[in-house]
Amino acid sequence: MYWQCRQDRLSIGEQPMIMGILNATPDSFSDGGCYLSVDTAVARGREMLAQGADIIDIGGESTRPGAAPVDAPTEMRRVLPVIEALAAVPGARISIDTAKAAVAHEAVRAGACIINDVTALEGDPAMAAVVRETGAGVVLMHMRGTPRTMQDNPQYADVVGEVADWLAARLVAAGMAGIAAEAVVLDPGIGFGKTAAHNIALIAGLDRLARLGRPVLAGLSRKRFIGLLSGVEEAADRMAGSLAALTAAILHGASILRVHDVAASVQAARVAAALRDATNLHADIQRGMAA
Ligand code: HH2
Repeated sequence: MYWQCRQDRLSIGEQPMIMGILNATPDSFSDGGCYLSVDTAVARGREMLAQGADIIDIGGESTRPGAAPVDAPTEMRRVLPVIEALAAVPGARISIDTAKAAVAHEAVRAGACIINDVTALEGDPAMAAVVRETGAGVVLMHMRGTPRTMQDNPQYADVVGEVADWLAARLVAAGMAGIAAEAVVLDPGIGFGKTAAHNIALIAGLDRLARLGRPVLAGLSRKRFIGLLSGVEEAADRMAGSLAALTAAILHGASILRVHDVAASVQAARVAAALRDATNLHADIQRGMAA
């Protein structure tokens, strides 16, 4: 399987890909305010590339629960100079984390090849055309409600089934808008309108999303459910719990992991992928012996 991101054809399957998070925002839940100047953001991006990040995901608007919306000019002012500088680094692959078509369009012009849209093309009616016309890769993520309201008592009868059905429908909608399936990656939206129990069920059920035929991206790094499970209050101190969740996500079929701690995640992902392959081989042998 591959992921077509403009001219770049990313091979998916063997080694999981690591997407490093770079938030040029004052209020992101973990790294808000750390990379507001262009120089510090570019230095952080270069550092993550040197640590083995396959993709740098740059955002200029926080999506944390209750976050206030930001207008397009502000978002562009935050992200475009950083994208331009990092896209010039040999081998760098840049993703823009935005739900606004105008921001996505300018970001691709500045050098991004992936549009990470947490509204799965539903937030801005012009977004599908930007994806189609630029040929960018696109992440379609599941969310219940909006960042302002999404954590107000979310309920599901069957969270894995409902998220899988919704993502399948968004994949069809993208196709009807003229976007090639090869450009699409699917994401369950860990923490977006979900309780800790929903997030855990989704990680354990990622195989079901992977069966939709497109690569699955999981963004679980330092999120609140990891704090709840581990009792660790500070988001920046949740690396160990995040690596445990990342390992489980890879064992259950995630191909792309969106993370804050790149070096540790690269190491954990390599070990998890080898364990996944050995587990699958063992299951195949068992099935062969039973047949
Ligand atoms: N999570 C966040 C933001 N963007 N995109 C995708 N595709 N999947 C995710 O799980 C996801 C995402 C939230 O994390 P972060 O960017 O660290 O914080 P904030 O939204 O506060 O900037």
